[in-house]
Amino acid sequence: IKLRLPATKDGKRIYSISQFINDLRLSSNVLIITGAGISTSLGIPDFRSIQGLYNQLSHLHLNDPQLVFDINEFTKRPETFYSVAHLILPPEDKFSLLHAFIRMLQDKKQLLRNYTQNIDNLEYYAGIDPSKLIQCHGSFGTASCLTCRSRFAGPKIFNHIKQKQIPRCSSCWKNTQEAAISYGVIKPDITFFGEDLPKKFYKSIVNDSKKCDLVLVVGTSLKVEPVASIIDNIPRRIPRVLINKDPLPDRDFDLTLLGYSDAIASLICSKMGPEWSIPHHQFEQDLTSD
Ligand code: CNA
Repeated sequence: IKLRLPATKDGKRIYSISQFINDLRLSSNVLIITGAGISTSLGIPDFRSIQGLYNQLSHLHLNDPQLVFDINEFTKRPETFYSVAHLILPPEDKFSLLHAFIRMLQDKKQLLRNYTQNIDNLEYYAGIDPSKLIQCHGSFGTASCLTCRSRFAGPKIFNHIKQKQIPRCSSCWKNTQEAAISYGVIKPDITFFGEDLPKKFYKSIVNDSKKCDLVLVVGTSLKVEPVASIIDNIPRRIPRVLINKDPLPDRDFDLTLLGYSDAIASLICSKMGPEWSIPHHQFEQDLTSD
């Protein structure tokens, strides 16, 4: 873990880890923005790291790896997505130490909201209350038929995903052998490029941006809008802390804790004191492998 302090130019505040720990103790409205990096310790690759999904797609010969998650591509060729979706299929009933840390904030009534870009729905297994959670890009937790919009529990299509098959809605599909390729195709309720974010995101973010008293950004490259711009709309006096494996040099944080999110969550909890210890049986623990 490397601690990076902000530049010490005139007028620029210096925000130390002990000030952060102090603020965390006093905070009652933590806004935490999370990304794929908080789940890599569970074996789910992120997108943009060297080992990430975008570097495992050369066999698809796509001009842009983001096409895998493009809604136009999906309606024309659902097999593009379903040929690789198994690579990011979430485990069931597991979560990381960082997820447990978010739960701890919730239990201590200090969590304003977790804005997650993750689609793995692991916040559900960590026990994050739906009222405290905005799944900005939807999740694998549910899936819908493109044609009749019937909604299914996400795991209902997990076997198809594991076998790289396209799941289809039985009520639409039976009469439609001749119909358009996407007719009756079931799609996980994750937000593809070209689709709008859930309404809940827009409903919450304006007030939450005003109300939060501490911002944590964890395990994300902050490359996807509009989530990437959340911090730009939060008053600059609110301390903002980045916890990430790689630095984000173009972004302005008061404190950057570089390293694996599980290890840093563990460090933060140890500095907060014994009442912040997270029982090990609660999460998948392997602080050395991610
Ligand atoms: P990204 O662009 O791949 O960035 C991930 C970031 O996490 C990088 O900056 C890494 O340095 C960092 N990182 C990786 N591992 C760790 C770790 N153990 N500890 C700390 N930091 C780490 O992914 P973003 O989330 O920024 O991009 C948003 C996309 C990714 C969303 O639309 C998601 O749907 C999508 N995604 C989600 C999942 C998931 O749900 N688990 C997996 C893969 C991609």
